[in-house]
Amino acid sequence: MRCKGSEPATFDLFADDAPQAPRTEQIGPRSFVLRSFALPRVEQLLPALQQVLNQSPFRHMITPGGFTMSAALSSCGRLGWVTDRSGYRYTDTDPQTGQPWPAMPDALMQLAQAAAIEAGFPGFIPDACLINRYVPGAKMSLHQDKNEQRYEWPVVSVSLGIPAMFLFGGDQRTDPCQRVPLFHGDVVVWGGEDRLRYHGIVALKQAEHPLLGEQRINFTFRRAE
Ligand code: MD6
Ligand code: FE
Repeated sequence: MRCKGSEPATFDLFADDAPQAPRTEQIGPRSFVLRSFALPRVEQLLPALQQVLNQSPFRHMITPGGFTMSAALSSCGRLGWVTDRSGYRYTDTDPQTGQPWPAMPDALMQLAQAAAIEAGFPGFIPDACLINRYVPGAKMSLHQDKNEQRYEWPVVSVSLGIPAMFLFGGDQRTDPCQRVPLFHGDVVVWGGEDRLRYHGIVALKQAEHPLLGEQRINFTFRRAE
């Protein structure tokens, strides 16, 4: 992966001065990190997550190139994102269960809509929520989110659990990346001219979160159709 090795030596992901108060950081013309935005809703989000996973558990999917993804995936909403040897796409059934993907719980839908409004994208109604689970060492290579039919809606991405370093690049894979640490409760929203920017997650460092243990959960909401 590009963009490695520039983490400021003075920044400590494990320091207890990690951001806590809600505030907005702009990382692109139409891209924002809403710090701690999800914190007041965590008590509703965790049971909603469990309810989804009871129906469609986490699994490690295979990329079209034949690699097993280090992040485990599930989905909820009318459409779920999948990858296998035949490519990346959205499906209306979970290939592992043969059943429709679990409905998107209200707590997740309401959080996604509120975050989109906060970032200047009113009217966002996601039909897909991809759920990623990372343990220390898991990562997400640089990619664009481009399996959706239209790009006029933003992507809303919620982080829970242990910290991660988010890489936020440009429209070309080789463009330089910003390194954005993401903490429990942070929400990233991007759209408009930023919608197709490359991004990824650096391999997670060992850490333990008081509620979630040694894992990071990411919800990524999109309008796929
Ligand atoms: C993650 N997120 O945060 C992976 N994509 O674990 C993504 O790939 C992503 O955070 C589009 C928009 C926001 C994201
Ligand atoms: Fe993505």
